[in-house]
Amino acid sequence: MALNDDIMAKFYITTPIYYVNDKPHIGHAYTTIAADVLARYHRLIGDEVLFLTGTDEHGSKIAESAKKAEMTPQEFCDQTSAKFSLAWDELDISNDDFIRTTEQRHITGVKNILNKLKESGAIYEGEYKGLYCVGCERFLTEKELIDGKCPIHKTEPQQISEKNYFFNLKKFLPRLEKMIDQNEIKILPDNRRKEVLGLFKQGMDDFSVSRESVKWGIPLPFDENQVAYVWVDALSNYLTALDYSEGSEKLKKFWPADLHLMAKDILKFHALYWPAMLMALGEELPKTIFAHGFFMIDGEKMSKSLGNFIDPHDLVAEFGSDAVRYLLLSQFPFGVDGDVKLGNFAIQYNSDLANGIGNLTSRVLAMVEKYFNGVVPAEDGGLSGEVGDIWSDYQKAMAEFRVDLAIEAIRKLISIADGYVDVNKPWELAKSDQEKLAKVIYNLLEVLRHLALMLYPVMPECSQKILSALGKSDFTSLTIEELKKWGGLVAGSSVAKSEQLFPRLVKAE
Ligand code: ME8
Repeated sequence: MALNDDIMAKFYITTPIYYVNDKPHIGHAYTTIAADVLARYHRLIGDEVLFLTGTDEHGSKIAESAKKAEMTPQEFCDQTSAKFSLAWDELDISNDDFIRTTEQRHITGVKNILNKLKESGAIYEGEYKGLYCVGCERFLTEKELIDGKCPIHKTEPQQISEKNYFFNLKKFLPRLEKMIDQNEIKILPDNRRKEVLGLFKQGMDDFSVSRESVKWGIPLPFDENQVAYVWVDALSNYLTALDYSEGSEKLKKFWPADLHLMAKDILKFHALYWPAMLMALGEELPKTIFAHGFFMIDGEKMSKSLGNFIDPHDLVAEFGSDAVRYLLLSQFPFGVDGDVKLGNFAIQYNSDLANGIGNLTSRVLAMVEKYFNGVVPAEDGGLSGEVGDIWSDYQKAMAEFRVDLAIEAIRKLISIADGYVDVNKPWELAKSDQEKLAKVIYNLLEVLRHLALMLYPVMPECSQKILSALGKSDFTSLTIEELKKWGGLVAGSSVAKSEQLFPRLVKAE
């Protein structure tokens, strides 16, 4: 968090890099939108933010998908990776960088990492025999199989025996367990932390860092017949995006990552393999790893075969980017599993956005226009206490990465403002008490300013529209303390009429 104007804090946030074997769906969008909300929030409070996302492009799964599409792996990756960038543009994702594992900067970085791991003695040569599932891109144990098949992909794993290089995970486990236990590396939410600590109790094997049988990957710098195991390749992106090398300025400035965000499916790789690799490299460990829940669509797992594969593009076309961001994040608490009921989206859009934010904004701006010719009429502190409390809830939520609770705080602010209108009845004051009317309108306008600032991370477009109606669209030169202070609007300044922020959807009625 920014400490004062001179000392700027940094905030390095990452999403997983997504597999390019298929186009993006709303599961990917969910993580990326949440990361964007946190990145934008940290920019709002004055931090220097590096927000990284990207695509994971190596491995046999992707080579197979390319073959099916009758393309070279590289052509296939280029095509699908572009679909991810496009989806993020459509959703107003403000990532500072987009890394692809087929880029030269990544390949160079991974080779550096592998060389360093080898030199440190963390990598040794061995033989691997096992049952490999191409869908999972990992070896499965006999115990995991159901009727001899992978429980996720329902296919028989291949029996593979090959020369491999291994990472000496066991050596790092005691130190890592202690660090997780003592929250030196925070794993959130707490139940996930407990799950990870449970894994130490079960015991873990070393993992292989290379594959002989896979061809589509980064060759090991010390053995060209092997390619880097996809997870070693993929996890390294968090460092290669910082131009991982001795003299890298970016590395010095942004490492360690402040937050690796993902769903629970890949927590083990991030909470165990990755920190152990970093220890071997002599690098600091990420400060926080947050694994949110997995969601189902209308009670079913999302999959193409069930016909419920939701493309974020279709949702944006129907509701607009701001609304999709809001609707996806407000379905259930951030961190637990949940069900997304698409049928409720239009209803919630109308109640929270058209009637809630949209209606409040247009009502207040219409009253300034009607009663005061579009000029801020007075200055008053009538709602400053309430707004201060909401800021506290909102900032606490953001500090704990609870984007859902930040949205909850915003909702509360809207209901305070709606209640204030109902109690004070400006249309009656207009006939009886001009002085009080001016104060009431001022307080409502000032609430709109605070509301728009809080909305900026979640719904950047609507936030900008409200701020520009208030003549406050350029807020980047102000500190969060200045922005939060009650009284940012000055009596006598002009306010514009607002365009309709969220037109009502008729089909929901
Ligand atoms: O695992 N609910 O990529 P991936 C919530 N390349 N989040 C979901 C979701 C759902 N139903 N489905 C997907 C990989 N996600 C690796 C990562 S990182 C170094 C390498 C999101 O394309 C969620 O963030 O399978 C999950 O962790 C991620 O997509 C998995 O993406």
